[in-house]
Parts: sequence; structure tokens; C-alpha cells
Amino acid sequence: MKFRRSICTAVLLAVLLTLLVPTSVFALEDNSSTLPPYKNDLLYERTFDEGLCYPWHTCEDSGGKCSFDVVDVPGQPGNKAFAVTVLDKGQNRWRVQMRHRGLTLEQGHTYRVRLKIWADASCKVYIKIGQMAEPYAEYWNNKWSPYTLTAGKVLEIDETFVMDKPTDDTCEFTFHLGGELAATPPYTVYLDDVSLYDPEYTKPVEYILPQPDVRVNQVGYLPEGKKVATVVCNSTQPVKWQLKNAAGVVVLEGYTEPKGLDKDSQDYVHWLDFSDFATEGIGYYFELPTVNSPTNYSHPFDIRKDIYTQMKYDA
Ligand SMILES: [Ca+2]
Repeated sequence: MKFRRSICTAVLLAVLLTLLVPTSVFALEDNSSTLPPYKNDLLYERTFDEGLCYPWHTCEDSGGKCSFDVVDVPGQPGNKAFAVTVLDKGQNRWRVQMRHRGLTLEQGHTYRVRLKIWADASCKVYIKIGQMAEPYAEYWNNKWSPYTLTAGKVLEIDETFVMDKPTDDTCEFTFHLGGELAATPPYTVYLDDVSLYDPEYTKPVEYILPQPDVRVNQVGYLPEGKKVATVVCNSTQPVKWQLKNAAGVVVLEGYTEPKGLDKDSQDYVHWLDFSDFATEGIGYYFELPTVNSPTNYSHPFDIRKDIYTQMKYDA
């Protein structure tokens, strides 16, 4: 499955780089002939043509449900697109999202936004670039209105905007698909050739991912083994954690066990024991729903019997 390959490749990349250069991910340059230079683009995946979508991901909440994949675009050999299938539209538009986080918009810079989006059912989509947490300031959108998609027809967006607010490093590029905007599920929305270009910006050759608050073993965990993650958190009280599967569905939740100050790192650490969870799967991740931090999550990881043998094959 392409989805599995995409996730596995992303996880493998993270694993290898964890072993080699902790917390670093190298930019995978695309060869797009139509988009601006990759090195001046804030986005790390623009064309999906290698079958990868990371760091694009989906988010579902309060009744919203979706699945995602990287799929071939019919009639265009070699061209792939990010595909999000809306399975349940949820209570409102942000209950189903696809998004790219970790963006910094710099005051006074001019940004060019480009993308192609289409769907196999007529629907609406609200697209914005703005803060990923409260107060959710929006720096670019379609004049506060959703776009209307006509089934099977590609909508191309090519706009520029100036960041006229102070530099903000808490931004995301997100697409709201749920609630009142949705067609009757299931249907699929496709994204391709997406770009956020700033000629004044140069992408670091080595992209330093923000270290998540929940530190997991990115090689993965054995289903029947002891499974512990470390949580870095200032709270001296237990904090709530949620284990989610690749589709964003909560599969287990609990509270951390505060362990005190780690003298080496000077971090206050908690233990998160999820040994009771033995269901094999790929792309699990943690979230700390009550922790108000932009990194209140973990990197994705697998729970599989063959984590160690699989690594040998992949490497
Ligand atoms: Ca493509």
C-alpha cells in the first residue's frame, strides 16, 4: 500500500536520522519544473510525486473522520497527489483537516501561495495560513470565505500576501474540510503542487524539527514488550495523554507519572507507560491534550513484531 510505504518511509527516515543526527531531518528536494525553487519554499513536501506526504498530515476531531493516502493522478504518469477521504464530516469545518505545521512567517516578507485542489464531489474547503493554536490569527485566507469546489474540476490558487504582523513561528497551512463545508461522505479531496514561496527565505539544508514533548523510541515498540515514553513537561502533577492511530483516532489514554528533574537535561520529566496496548500498527503518535505547548505531541512510531527485522530490510 502506498499509504503504508509513505508512512514507513517517513518513519524510517526519522529512525535513521535519530540514529545518525538526533532530531534532524534532511530536506528532500523535489524536481518541480513549475513551482518556485524548493530551497526558498517554506513547505517540505510540495508535489507528493515520491509517494511521500510528510510533514503533511490529517486531523480529525469530535465526530470528524477521514483517511489519507498518496495516490496516482489518473492520466498523468508519474504525478501523485495527497488524497484525503472524508468519512464523517463532524460538527464543524475544522473537525476534518489536512495541514502542514511548523511554519514561521516573517514580518514584512511577501509570500506567494500556490496550490491545486480538486474533489470527486462538489464541496467547500476553507484554506488558511495562520496560527496553529489560540488565538488562531489568520495571515492568509480567501477573504474569510471557503472556496467552492466543483466535482472533478481543479481549482488553482496563485496569490501573494505580505506578512504585516510581527514574525510568528507558530504557523500552519491548513485546509478545513468538515462540518458545513463537506459534501455527503465518503468523498475524496486531492491536493498537489502546493507551495509557500518567500524569495527572502532559504530553507536550512538540515531542517531541525522541534523536539516534541513526548519522546518515543522511533525504532518502534514490540506489541508484547514494555512500552514507555518520556514526557518533558513543567507540571509537577500527572498530565493526560492520548495515544492516537495514524488516522488520528484515540486508541488509549491515561495520565503520566511525574518523575522529577532530570539533572542531565535540566528538564522536568514524566513517565508514560502504555505497555498494556499491544495492537500492531504504524504511525501511532501521542498527544497531550491539556498541555498548552506547540510541541505537545510525539513523533510517529510503529508497534510491530518485526520492527528490528524490518529495519534491516529497509536499510
Ligand atoms: Ca504531484
